[in-house]
Amino acid sequence: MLVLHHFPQSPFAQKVRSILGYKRLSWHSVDIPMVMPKPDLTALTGGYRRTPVLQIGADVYCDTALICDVLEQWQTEPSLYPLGQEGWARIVAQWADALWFPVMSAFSFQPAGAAHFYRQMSAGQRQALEQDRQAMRGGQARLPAAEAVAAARTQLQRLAQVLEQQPFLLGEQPSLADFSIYHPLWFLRTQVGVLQPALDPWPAVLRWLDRMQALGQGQSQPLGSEAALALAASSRPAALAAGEFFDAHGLPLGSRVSIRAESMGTEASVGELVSACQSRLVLRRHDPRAGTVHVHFPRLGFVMTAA
Ligand SMILES: N[C@@H](CCC(=O)N[C@@H](CS)C(=O)NCC(=O)O)C(=O)O
Repeated sequence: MLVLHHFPQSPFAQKVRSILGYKRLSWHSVDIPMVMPKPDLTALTGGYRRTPVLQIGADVYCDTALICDVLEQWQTEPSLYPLGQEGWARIVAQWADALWFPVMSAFSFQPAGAAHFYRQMSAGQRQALEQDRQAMRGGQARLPAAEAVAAARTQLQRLAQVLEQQPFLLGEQPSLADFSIYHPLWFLRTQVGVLQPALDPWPAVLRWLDRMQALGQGQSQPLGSEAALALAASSRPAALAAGEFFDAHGLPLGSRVSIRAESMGTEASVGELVSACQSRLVLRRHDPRAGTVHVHFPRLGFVMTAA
């Protein structure tokens, strides 16, 4: 049973929802708060607060880079990593997370977009959201709107150059590259529609967005956060893959460690390090409501220290 903890407006959650659609998967949907505190989510993760989080029983997966790998293992076809292009798919995805998303996010939150996005919210909700995200950015401002507008145009032009030649970014089939670049544009189209005409100069991009949207979001049914906690408490973490232990920190398995994102939402999760391969870290922790859970992190973008 796949359980996605997310909220509808989240672009990174849309990356995963679209992959669930592409793979035609059924899943359970837990609505989480957009801002801290998120007590039911952090009971599972131990501190990690970003959106989305994937839960499979008593296993909790943080960060979409890792969630995509887990979904690929769960259902291999259709693949996110077309044969021979796995490296490119991952490299493009990381570019999208680190560089494309911040540009498009600043683009979407230029004054007209922000006014559109916040129009349904009370002044209090808007203030809470802005303060929460500013704290996540460590007090740093977003990229200024003028820079974002210019950067978005340059990047859209480049995407159009690719998409005028082929239906998807790496060729004939969708790959992780498409899902990673799609979600900030999904946000623009669906959450700040007033800015949509900004995409009109690039019809190849618009056609690709339609193709991506047509993949859907799979079959989902709602699940309460209490039920998700009960599911964790009544499940056992899956057996850990035997194999390599990659020690870059001088921290043996069994150490008490703290793992946090490098930036943007750096709340740490603390527990016992039970697996550390080249690309993933897993800690075991106990929670009064969630029971014993394994919390999985990718290494890229995360920092581990002795707790
Ligand atoms: N690298 C992370 C980024 C996730 C991310 O930044 N998500 C945003 C929502 S789209 C977030 O966590 N916002 C704050 C929150 O939801 O608490 C991933 O790939 O999962």
